[in-house]
Amino acid sequence: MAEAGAAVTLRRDGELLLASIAHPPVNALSHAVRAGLMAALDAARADPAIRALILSGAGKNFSAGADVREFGQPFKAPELGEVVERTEAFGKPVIAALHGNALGGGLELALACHFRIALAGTRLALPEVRLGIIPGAGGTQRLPRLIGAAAALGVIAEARELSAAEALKLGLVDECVPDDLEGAAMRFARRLFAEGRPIRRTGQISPGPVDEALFAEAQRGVSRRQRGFKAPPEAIRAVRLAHELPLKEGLARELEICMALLNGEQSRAQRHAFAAEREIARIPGLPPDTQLRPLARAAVIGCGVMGRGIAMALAGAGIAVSLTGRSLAAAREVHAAIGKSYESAVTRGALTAAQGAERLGLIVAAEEDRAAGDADLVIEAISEDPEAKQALFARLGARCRPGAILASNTSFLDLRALAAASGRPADVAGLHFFNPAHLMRLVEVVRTTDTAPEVVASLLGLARRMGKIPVLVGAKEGFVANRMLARRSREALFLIEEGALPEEVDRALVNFGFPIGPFAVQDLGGLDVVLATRRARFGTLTERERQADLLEQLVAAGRLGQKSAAGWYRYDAERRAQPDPEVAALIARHAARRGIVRRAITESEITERCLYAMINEGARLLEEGIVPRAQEIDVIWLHGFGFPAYRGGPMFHADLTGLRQVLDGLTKYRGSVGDEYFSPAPLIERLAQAGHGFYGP
Ligand code: 3H9
Repeated sequence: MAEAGAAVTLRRDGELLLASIAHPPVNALSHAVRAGLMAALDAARADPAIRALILSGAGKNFSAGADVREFGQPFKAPELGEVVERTEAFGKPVIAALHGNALGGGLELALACHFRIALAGTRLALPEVRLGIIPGAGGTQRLPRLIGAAAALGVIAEARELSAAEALKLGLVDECVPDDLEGAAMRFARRLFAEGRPIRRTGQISPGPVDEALFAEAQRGVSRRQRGFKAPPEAIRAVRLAHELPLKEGLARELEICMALLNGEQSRAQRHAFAAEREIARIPGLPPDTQLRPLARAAVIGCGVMGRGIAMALAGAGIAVSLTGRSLAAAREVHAAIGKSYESAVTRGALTAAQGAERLGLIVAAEEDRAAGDADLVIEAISEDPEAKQALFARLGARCRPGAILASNTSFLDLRALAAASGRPADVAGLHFFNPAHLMRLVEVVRTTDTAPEVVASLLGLARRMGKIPVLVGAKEGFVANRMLARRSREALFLIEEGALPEEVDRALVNFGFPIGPFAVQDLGGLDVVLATRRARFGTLTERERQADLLEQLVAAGRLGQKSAAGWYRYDAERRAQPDPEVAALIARHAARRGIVRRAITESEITERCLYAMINEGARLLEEGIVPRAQEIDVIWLHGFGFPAYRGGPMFHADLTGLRQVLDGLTKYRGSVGDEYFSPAPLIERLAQAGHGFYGP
């Protein structure tokens, strides 16, 4: 039958017209799709023999929503709102047949259909707040009418995703079927005719009065969980309008709010983050069809906190893991602890009992020699001792079968030395996980100049199988994450020597949008652990950094952080942090001894010094080719250290600030802190001169 434009195909089955969105990769509602949907409505109206229209999606999804690539330019008519309005007003029943993802504008279109059927496994969501906007095609007005404000607020303001089963329970879908979606939709339509059921328009449902307590609770929820983000409170405001205004006015206000947010900096930053995550999957020089090595069996050497988390991450992806420790008994103990951790995940409802048992069954405690001999992939996660690691890589090089990948979880040691020790450098790469490894999504995949392309491709694929976001980086001291973090930590330390207090530095960075400040985070991890890292890197520190030995002093005083109820802060029985006058006194004595005259330091100086030091290092990483693009750096900071998504990552934030201003700041602090800390990276100088940013003019 006739095509309604290439992006929406039409087929007729008796008195039914079936329109299918066919716009790969995700059926985004681009201009061609919107025009195609209008043509489908025209076709259904023009033919008196057609009694109902069924809307579905071809491929893996119903629709991922509005085409984000069209954002930032004027929308070409017909706009999505127009398509949605016309669908709801249509005189013949329109039935949405949903599968895969029905997201954003895709779900809004479905909400305007008169009935909805979903295949089991469909994911329904309005994730607009993740892009810094609110739904703009009726989602905030129709969803509360259909399922009530209580459920709608979670979906709209917190991007809570619904399964098909949940959607059925809430009345968002009328039927959920295990298979044969199209057949079910056609039978549904014919039942409508037989029963003479009238069209049900979501927009005509009365939304009921505002429940003040519910809205107040929703507001508290977003200010706690999404602090600093502008879209979630606006989403709540829009849902409230559904209860206060007639549909038409509510829709107009919703669109107004959506557009204002879309043109704001937060949405630009969040859309940048979305695009950057996808962009970094395209690796220059690594063809997508690079041969992969089989990765069915892994060995994790070292069963400390990291080794344990890595084993759990692998098991979660269905990979068999041999876990080794200093002794078989130690590995067995950790295996038992992993069992306990799965048990508690089952109790919390995070895993089913079967999933917990399956994962635990995939992990076995083993001896190194045996584990390494069997493995397709070995991940080393022993303590950061260069000699021990080199000796291990020499053993692995000799013991592992040809083609096995040898990976190190080192966070800053020289990977090239490990590669050389193995005698098979093409097989060696880094897999730098973040703690806790089974939960944190970021993984730095580190390659040396010798790492084979298929090793890189296999590890990127493996990380994705584990649900992680892998970022490929080059092998040089601290890679990206820790090298930049070290610059921020250095400035934090200098700032407290010069006059700030730990709580002031933490407050400045939390106000900027980080979930936690650098000193509180050290207390959480344990100051003895942080000190061990400092000692391991002592040789790379400057003289001033070496003399800034506050960590040594705290640890010597038994202040190990939260675990000893005292670190940079002191902690009460509920582990609430309190600024500690003893720490302030210790810092003052230290500064006096070092001849530093303490002064009042403003919040903006704290924020600038911490951020500019990072951005400057990021520019150097680009110059050195450790990463090919600024996107890699932004993704690492967004997912590794809680950089606020609404600022898009440090490099995007630098562009928003303006590189000229960043350069001026660097120059100013170079004068006050010193050349070796704040000499501007030549890349920043060049870009600022040209009036460009890291992301272009
Ligand atoms: C909205 O609807 C606003 C309205 O309320 C009102 C407007 C007025 N547009 O993630 P993947 C691309 S806002 C354009 O790797 P997966 C993506 O860039 C929208 N392109 O696959 C990638 O392209 P490439 C609300 C899109 O299987 C390719 O598709 N909706 C869009 O892991 C594959 O993507 C959302 O926020 C889009 N909307 O995951 C949903 N979505 O290969 C955002 C994806 O060239 N999307 N692409 O880099 C997603 O959550 C995931 O992409 C999805 C698929 C779950 C759909």
